[in-house]
Amino acid sequence: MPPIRIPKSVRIIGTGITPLNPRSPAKHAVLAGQKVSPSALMQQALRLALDNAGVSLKDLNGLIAVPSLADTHFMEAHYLATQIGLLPGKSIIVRTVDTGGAGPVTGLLEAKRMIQMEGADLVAVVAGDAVKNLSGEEFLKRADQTCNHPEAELPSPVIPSGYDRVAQYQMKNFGTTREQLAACSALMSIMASRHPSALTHTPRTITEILSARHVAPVTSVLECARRADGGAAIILASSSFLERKGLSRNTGVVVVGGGEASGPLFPPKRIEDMSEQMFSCEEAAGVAYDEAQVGVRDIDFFGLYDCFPICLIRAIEAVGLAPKGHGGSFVEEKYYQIVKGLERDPDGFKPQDVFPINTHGGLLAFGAPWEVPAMYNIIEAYDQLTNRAGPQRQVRNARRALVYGNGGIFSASAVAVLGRGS
Ligand code: MLC
Repeated sequence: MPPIRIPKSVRIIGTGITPLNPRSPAKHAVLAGQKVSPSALMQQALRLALDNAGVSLKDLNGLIAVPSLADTHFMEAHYLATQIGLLPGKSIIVRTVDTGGAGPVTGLLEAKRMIQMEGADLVAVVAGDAVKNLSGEEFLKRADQTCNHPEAELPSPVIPSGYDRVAQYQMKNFGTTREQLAACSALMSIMASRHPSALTHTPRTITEILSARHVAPVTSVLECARRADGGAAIILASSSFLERKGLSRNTGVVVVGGGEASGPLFPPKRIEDMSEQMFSCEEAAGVAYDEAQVGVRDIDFFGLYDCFPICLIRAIEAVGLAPKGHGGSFVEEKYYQIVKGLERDPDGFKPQDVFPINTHGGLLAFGAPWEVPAMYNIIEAYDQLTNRAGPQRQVRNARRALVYGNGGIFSASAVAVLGRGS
């Protein structure tokens, strides 16, 4: 048998992102005449990404999609491929991946495998959802079903309550404080206020966050993933595709390594029964670092999942930015450093010099269309590595980035390490 030839590199060569909460479809050419549906958002994001990469739909021989909550379809990727005319067709691999919020990063790693092992050379990964379009009641009816289990005994809202239980575990076992949890949301709001497309325009304070309506014992509404509508897509190519199209071999960013790991579908009922075993980000990050042959000090930008403060705190510890149990104090310290820096020098101080994490504002403040947001982490990493983030957010000399997506209530972790093109 001839040896399997693994192409040297797989690159992200283009990205597409729709406006968040588009209320006026007519404003956006691709949406004209269509309802703001998850599928329309996916299509718009895909077309933007193809244009951005300078390739056409018919060049694609791989399509990966993650399912939506607002308008779920059996085999979402096949549904999308049919809508855009890729199916019926030949020689195209179409695959739906479902690892919850980890989906976009799982999709990125799956695209890399499609290119390295399955003969594809141009693959799109697409996500879109319109959960803000649902009434609050309808959203909760659907969201509550996803992570609920009689053994978990989680009250509605189930997802915030599940994360809240884990936050209480962290407070009890590691001394994380209520203010440290709130500092995550405050810090993300500062970051979002520097991104032109983010939903959050004005930074909020810890006091405002703590005095907002609580939806669970240690979680206020301002500490929840911000429900939104939006789509995002990325295009990945092999080096031979770039060669064939006469594009530079250094186009875009390289997918250097990746790792995935799993945890339980829901947390135990009692905080006393929780243990470190239920977390999987550290394992996924370890696999990704090993494959990329790098460590935390080699990473210049981090796109970390932050659907709730506890998720960001655990991620900061899992990727090695802070020792276990110290993620809360790490965030709090950086938050006050940034607040003071901005007070001293509002125009010149750069929060990203102190905290090169989620410069777009994450789920807590940029916006969270269900399973799309990990794609925003990837796209922000792409912008950082290609020096496109602009003076407000650009991390100096960003050469490597780590992106993390989390699914369910710490049920799935997918981590990828990306590197600058040349
Ligand atoms: C909500 N609001 C925020 C905000 N979150 N404002 C700023 N920052 C935030 N982070 C605002 C809304 O914009 C809105 O204002 C008001 O608060 C009420 O929000 P709502 O969603 O319209 O209200 P309600 O129906 O009462 O529901 C509140 C809620 C719900 C907290 C129960 O928002 C919720 O469940 N959020 C979490 C979503 C979630 O679970 N996502 C998945 C994360 S887990 P206005 O002015 O707009 O009316 C994950 C993993 C996975 O990501 O696998 O999926």
